[in-house]
Amino acid sequence: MLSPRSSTHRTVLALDGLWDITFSNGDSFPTAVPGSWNSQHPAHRDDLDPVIYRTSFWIPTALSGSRLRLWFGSVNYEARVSIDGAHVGSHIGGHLPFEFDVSELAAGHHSLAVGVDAALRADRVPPGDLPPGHGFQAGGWPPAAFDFFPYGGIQRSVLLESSDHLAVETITVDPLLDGHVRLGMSGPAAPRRCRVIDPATDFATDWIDVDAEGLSEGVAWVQVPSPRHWCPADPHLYIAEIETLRDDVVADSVQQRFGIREVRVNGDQLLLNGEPITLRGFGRHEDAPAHGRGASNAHAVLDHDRMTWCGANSYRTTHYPYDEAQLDLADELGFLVVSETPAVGLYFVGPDQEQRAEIARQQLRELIARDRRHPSVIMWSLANEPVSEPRPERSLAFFEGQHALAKRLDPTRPTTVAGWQMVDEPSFGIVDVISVNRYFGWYTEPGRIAEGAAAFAAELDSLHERFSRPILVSEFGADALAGHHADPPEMWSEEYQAEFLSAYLDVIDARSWVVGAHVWNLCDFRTSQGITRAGAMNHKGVFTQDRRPKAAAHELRRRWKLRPGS
Ligand code: ADA
Repeated sequence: MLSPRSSTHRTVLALDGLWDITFSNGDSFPTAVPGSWNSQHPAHRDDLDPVIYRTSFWIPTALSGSRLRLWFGSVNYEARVSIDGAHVGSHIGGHLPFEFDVSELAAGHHSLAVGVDAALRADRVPPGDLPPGHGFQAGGWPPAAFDFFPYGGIQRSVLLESSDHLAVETITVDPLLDGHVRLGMSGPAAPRRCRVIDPATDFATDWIDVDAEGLSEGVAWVQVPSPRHWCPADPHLYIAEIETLRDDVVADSVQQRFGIREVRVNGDQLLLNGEPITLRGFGRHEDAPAHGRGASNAHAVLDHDRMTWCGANSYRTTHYPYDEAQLDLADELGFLVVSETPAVGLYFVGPDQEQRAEIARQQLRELIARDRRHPSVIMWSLANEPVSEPRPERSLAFFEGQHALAKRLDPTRPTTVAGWQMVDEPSFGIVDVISVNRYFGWYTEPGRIAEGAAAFAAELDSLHERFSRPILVSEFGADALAGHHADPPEMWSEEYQAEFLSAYLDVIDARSWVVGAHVWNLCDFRTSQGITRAGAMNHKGVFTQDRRPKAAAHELRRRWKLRPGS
């Protein structure tokens, strides 16, 4: 599914702005879209019951009769959409786009209502409100089986796109390092042609007719001369342009950016364009005051700036797909992104397993369909911290299926699963890269950084011995209350957090087969209330929630930016 975009033959109307929201108790207020209602309406902070969003929009006379699609960037968690009182459709699952064809709408003024249900349930992904003894639930409120606040809302843009009825509907771009680019496309059967443009030089290849023979699927190969390979040092982007013809007249034109690069695993190394790469960066969250999880280009720009300030080149989209504008930024700035599904807190006992598995499969398909075009996306994370015990064989079977599905949909990228410290992750023998979330010296060996680092080193060496494939340390960190200091360092102080990260990075830097280090977390972020989350916040950020650096951020900048490799 192509995200809506303007062109010479396409028009996009944004329905973002102030809508009305009505809560289950009848309260009704203006509310911002995109946004989360929990962070805009404090009286409803912990309210996850179904709400109804309402707005209205115009269809101009000039656009009536065209192909009209109503597109949602993300609604968390379940959306039911109606226009002028008539049901249009529904979608289950947050953080990924969905759309409806509304071409039958006449020119004029229309009402739009979206019912949103954000309830935490065991048959959802991510799950919550688990039956006792099922999965892992930290006991917080609201009862999420994951460690971030379960914001609800229309959390990304709502767009109405007008195009010709013959317009292309999907595009895949698969470039080879030698400059051969495979352009795949689907949509109503029609003659199409395509070319590649280099915006840096205004060079354009000749138009290539798409071999479709009246089929809905078409393929063309375009040769880019002397290709510039996309990489962090030179994140060069090309543009694929596709035109659709009706009676030899252009009826649709659409452009798609892409990068020419290759990522693959070779033994215990991760290669980008044939050269070993090291990922330095963070786990993150889409989280900010007032916005909650609502998309914010300003926060995306600021967070990429802060990661660059630290000398980072990478992040994982923990623990759900991020707004696509973040990936567009990563494409332009040369970040290396591990794109993660919303499958955090999966478990494999109880009556709802098949529902969760089916939703997780749908989410992986939607994630790859949306993100495979981004050169910055170098790996698919199939899950974060699955609770594989007490039925590891079920967990293994599930991830064998997810790994195979990912390879079928996109054979060009490695897969990973981020395992937690408590258990032996069965899928580590399946995925291409092993990701480990480790907190020795925090949750275990509390107050003892040296002991924690030694335990961390011993387990890393054991994992490498057993699996001999690349290892990404996908999480490591310590909570620090900004402004709290101690000498000698003690837990929750800025000094302890900085020393903890430094000790782990010494262990990591000494092992060439550790292909990356993602600090947990870039920023402090909101969680459910709980006895281990002061102020309902996870304080493992190296920046505060309003993006102010703690001592740990300066330590990372020293190691990664000012004196890299020191
Ligand atoms: C886990 C989890 C993170 C966060 C972290 C922590 O590894 O993946 O989301 O909860 O622990 O801060 O404890």
